[in-house]
Order: sequence, then structure tokens, then C-alpha cells
Amino acid sequence: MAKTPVLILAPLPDFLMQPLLAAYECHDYFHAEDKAALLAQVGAEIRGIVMSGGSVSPVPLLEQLPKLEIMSVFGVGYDGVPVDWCRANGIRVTNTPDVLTEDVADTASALVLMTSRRLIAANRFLLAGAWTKGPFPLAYALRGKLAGIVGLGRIGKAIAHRLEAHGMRIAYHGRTRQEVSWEYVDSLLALAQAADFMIVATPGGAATKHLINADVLSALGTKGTLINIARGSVVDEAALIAALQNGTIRGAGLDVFENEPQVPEALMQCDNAVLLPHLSSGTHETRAEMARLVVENLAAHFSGRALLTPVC
Ligand code: 8YV
Repeated sequence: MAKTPVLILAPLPDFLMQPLLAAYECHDYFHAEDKAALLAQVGAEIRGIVMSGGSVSPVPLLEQLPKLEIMSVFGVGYDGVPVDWCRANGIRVTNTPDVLTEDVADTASALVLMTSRRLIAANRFLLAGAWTKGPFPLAYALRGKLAGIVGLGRIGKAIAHRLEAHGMRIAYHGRTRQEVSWEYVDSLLALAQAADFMIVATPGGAATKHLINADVLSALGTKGTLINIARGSVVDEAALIAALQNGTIRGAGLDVFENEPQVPEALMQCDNAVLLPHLSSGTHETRAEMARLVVENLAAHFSGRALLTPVC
């Protein structure tokens, strides 16, 4: 029997590509030099899409795939998928929630520690031989400080638990108050004013674009550090660079960027920022689980079984 044709919209690891290639006729749109030619050749037959959390599937592309039935996202964030359009057109969407929560939360708390204790600068200091000339400058303690979580979903909660273990106080802002013991702050600006660390854990997409803007950064102020493990789009990166350059805020710890993998040179020059290459879910264990969900969701769909982790 002929294999079902699927379109690959993002660079995917071998341990995901292998099972996909075994089961499907995979067409690599991401690496195709002539994308229009690829669509002209196979677009009419494509029944599935595989993409990553950060990748985008615009409606004009999807409109060229009349037999599309399912989009399987290798990531928890599906802000690159036009979900309303998919719903309206009967296209199923799946993602990979839960399996990455702990790793992403670990990365967020690592960024809190790296920025508060200036661990990357300390490492550079030692390697440069500066220790023999004197001690590394003192840093800031975490105990008693306020972590303001923006977006208290599964990942936000896992971050809060970790930071409590460091002796931090927790407050959060989101669309709604939740049944949790942490303090709810209904204004983002008020949370920024109070927080020593503001930790962004919201979904990406239009609803949260540039939620963290110049006003929020001013409110966060010189006592404050911004941590972002969510999506680059949530932070106005130009405003953040200005705030880091002018000392409006103390520092930033970022795993995501507005135009990644491009990171502005000006941001890389900020020695009060710790920058990571979007690695928060990047462990062998978690990525294997994410790959399993991508493959099993597709298999479930094409064999008429219930999806494991449906978005719609
Ligand atoms: C991944 C992510 O880096 O889950 C997400 O939404 O952005 C990340 O976990 C990405 O999807 C894998 O390429």
C-alpha cells in the first residue's frame, strides 16, 4: 500500500524523522530549495504536516493542501498554527504538552540562578585568570525575593514550585485568578513593580505579542530581572535591549528571541543578559517523549483512533 504523504515544515531530529520516514512519504518543505515547485508537485496529495513549536504554517500555504487532515506539532506551543482556521476547516492539530514541563521549568530556574549569581560571568572571570588578582564581585541572593510569574499554566506552576524551594515568594499574573496559594496580581504593571524576577511563561501568538513592553520593563526597574522561556514574541526585544543597555532593569535571562535563531548583536553585547539557544526542552529524555507523541498522534489519526494530545 502506498504511504500517506506528509509535509515536514521544520528541521526535525533523526530520532523523529526515522519513524516518520518508515511510516509516511515525507516531503521536506523546510529544506526544499524550490518550495513552490514542491507544493505544485505534491501539495494536492498531502494529508499531514509535522512542524516544531517555533515554526509557522501560514493559511496561504495550508490552502494549497486540499487533502490536509492533521498537523502534528513537535512542541507544546502551537502559536505558529492558525488554529481557528484549522477548526473551521476540520483539520486536527496536536502538540506535545506535559512531557516537557519539568525540563522547561528547570531551565527557567537555571536562568534565575545564572542571572542572580552571575554564574556565566563568574565562569568567564575564572577562565580569564582574574581570580588570582581578587575575588569575583558579590551577587544577589534569591531567598525572600519575589518571583512574578506571567502565565500560570502547567509550566508556570512547575517554575513556581522550583523557585519556592529557593526561598522565593511567588506571585502571578494571568487572565484569571486560580485556586492556588500564590498571590494573584490582576495588573501586569503592578506585578512588574513588585517583582525581583519577572518570569514569562505564557503562550505566544497575537494575544501576548509584546506584552512585556517598555512600560513593563520600567516598572520592573533596577531591582528587576526578566526571564523568558516562553516565546520571543511576548517581549518587545528592542525595548528590552534599551532597558538592558540603559540599566533600566538589572538583567535578563532568555531562552527565546523574536527572530530566532537570529539574535541581535546589541543583545549579545549586553553583559547583564544570559542568552540560551532555545534549549529548554532539549534533553534526550524529553525530546524522545515529544517525538513519540508526534508519531503516535499521526498514527492514531490515520487509523481512526482518538488523538492522544489534541489541540483541536
Ligand atoms: C521546542 C518549543 O524547542 O515546545 C515548544 O513549544 O518551542 C520547544 O519545546 C521545539 O518545538 C522543538 O523544535
